[in-house]
Amino acid sequence: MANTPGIKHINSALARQTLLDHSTTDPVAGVRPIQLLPWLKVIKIGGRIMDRGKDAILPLVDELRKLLPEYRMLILTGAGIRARHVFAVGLDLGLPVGSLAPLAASEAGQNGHILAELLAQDFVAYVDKPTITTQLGIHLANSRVGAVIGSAYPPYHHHEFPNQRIPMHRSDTGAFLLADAVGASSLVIVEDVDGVYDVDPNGPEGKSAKLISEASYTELAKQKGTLPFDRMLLEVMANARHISSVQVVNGLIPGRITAAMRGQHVGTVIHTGAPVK
Ligand code: GWN
Ligand code: ATP
Repeated sequence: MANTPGIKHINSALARQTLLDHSTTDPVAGVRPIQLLPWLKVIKIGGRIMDRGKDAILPLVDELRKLLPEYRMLILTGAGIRARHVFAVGLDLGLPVGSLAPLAASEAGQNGHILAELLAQDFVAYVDKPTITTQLGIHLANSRVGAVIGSAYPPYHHHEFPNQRIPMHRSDTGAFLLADAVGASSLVIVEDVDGVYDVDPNGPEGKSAKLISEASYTELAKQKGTLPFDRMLLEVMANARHISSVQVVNGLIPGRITAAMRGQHVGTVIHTGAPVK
């Protein structure tokens, strides 16, 4: 640090450069960030599973309970049908996308609260977003194993992109952004179908739908039809730092989440842009 009268110069690598010039920022910013929580396993439970009620939720709770002694997990919940309804009401009233985002997000939170009540006897609790971002380690450290539950929706609110009416960053994208940012070891996305198909298995062409057992995010981006997750997920996968693959499994079939956690190939494995470790 050099001092001239009245001015303090700080010898910082980026002090004199535009942050837009990659040739100067890459030597400083181009390195892979550390994995903050390398022991963490993230599971995103689809809102559609929660919408099915007792028959779907109770077996799922049993399966998650059995995993508690083995893994340290962040279980994130999606929003489901109530968010669809709030979008419909909000769009009809002309609400902007940034007003709809938190309404849907709170439905994802509700599903998390429901799941947490059912696992409360196992010392599992819903934790809010500030706690997830700053205190996950301490919440999971005491028992060495176990889980906390949170909302998978990202807190974009009025920061949501204004070029569409329905929020683009929904719960699958939120779960991935968080898992990758904290350097979790894996992300399992739990749906009400076996994985990603070439066409919607519940759509008009459902009878001929074929399960895709493995694909890259670029291959799925070329698929024109619908997907069982937010399309934005494929975009954020392109820039992933840590999570090199995501597994999409059926949460209505007991054992599938456990198999995925144990590294078995069930459902669909999607390879992201992150380097394989
Ligand atoms: O309320 O269920 O967190 O963890 O996007 O914001 O709409 O909030 O606007 O920490 O900050 O409804 O109140 O609600 O789901 O998101 O939370 O119980 O400011 O713990 O207060 O980023 O939980 O909630 O909905 O996740 O997804 O108070 Mo809820 Mo959600 Mo709780 Mo959270 Mo939003 Mo907070 Mo937030 Mo709001
Ligand atoms: P949330 O995002 O609120 O958590 P969710 O992930 O549980 O909800 P959806 O986003 O509706 O639910 O995704 C699951 C649904 O996606 C399935 O029920 C299926 O019918 C549909 N779907 C559409 N296209 C496909 C596809 N190509 N492969 C598999 N399922 C698909």
